[in-house]
Amino acid sequence: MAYQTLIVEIEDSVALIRLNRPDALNALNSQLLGELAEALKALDSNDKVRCIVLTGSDKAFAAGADIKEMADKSFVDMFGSDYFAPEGEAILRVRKPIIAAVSGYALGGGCELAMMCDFIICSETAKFGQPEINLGVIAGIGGTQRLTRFVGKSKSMDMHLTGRFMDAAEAERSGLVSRVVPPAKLVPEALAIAKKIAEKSALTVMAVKEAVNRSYETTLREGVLFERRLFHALFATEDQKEGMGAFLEKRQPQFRDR
Ligand code: CO8
Repeated sequence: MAYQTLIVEIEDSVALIRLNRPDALNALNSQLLGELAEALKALDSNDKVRCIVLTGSDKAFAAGADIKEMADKSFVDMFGSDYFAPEGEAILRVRKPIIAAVSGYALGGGCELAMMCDFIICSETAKFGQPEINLGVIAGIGGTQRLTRFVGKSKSMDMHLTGRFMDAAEAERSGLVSRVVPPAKLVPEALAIAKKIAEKSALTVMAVKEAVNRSYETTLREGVLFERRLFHALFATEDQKEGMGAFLEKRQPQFRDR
């Protein structure tokens, strides 16, 4: 499938999606988000893909929603079309893990898109921010909710109210990203992590993703119960027998997603 705003490559069970609107620092417009939703849906049902990496360019993961596209819209336009809600929902429906690999700017909708992925690794040049306040609006695709859960209320308020940027060191310190690497190593490192995940049982990987994400959606007690039920259920799989058997036999497991 050819896209105009994305470059998609598949190698060794890992899909790499590059946002590709270099002239606009990968600003997220309807076309890009529509193509991204479509690409993710296709990769999620592609048997050759077990993990997905989403990245941008060296200068920008994405500098936010496209201000040129939004500037003249009315409330009726935005509310009537539920602007970007269907695309956001499509991203969240993906069952395979998505790693965001961020270099340069991840601002506004760009920061929100990275936070919709399962985890974020970034390069030393990364700059995260929710600068919507400078445009007379607020985050619109989860930023006030997700950034607060990632970094806590105080830092989230600071970011949203001042519109300041957070560098890679602060992002790692505050739990927004899981790892920081030199710029040249960002995509290779993300692909290496994705390949490691691709070696696991796809069933177990989906269970992890569902259980960790559930921690955002429910109470601790309900989340722990959900996790326990999934843990019990995995004993019905061949991969559990293979994983534990391989450990006891001191060999590498051969998972078959069953
Ligand atoms: N939208 C449209 N075009 C953009 C955007 C954007 N968000 N960001 C950069 N561009 C364009 C510039 O207009 C410029 O185009 P041109 O050459 O035609 O003038 C080109 O990209 C290069 O940008 P700059 O010349 O500004 O590059 P600098 O290196 O000087 O500055 C910055 C880089 C600091 C990133 C600067 O471009 C900037 O501040 N950009 C806007 C950041 C921003 O405010 N983002 C938030 C947007 S609002 C938002 O995201 C709301 C999300 C709500 C829901 C959306 C769902 C996805």
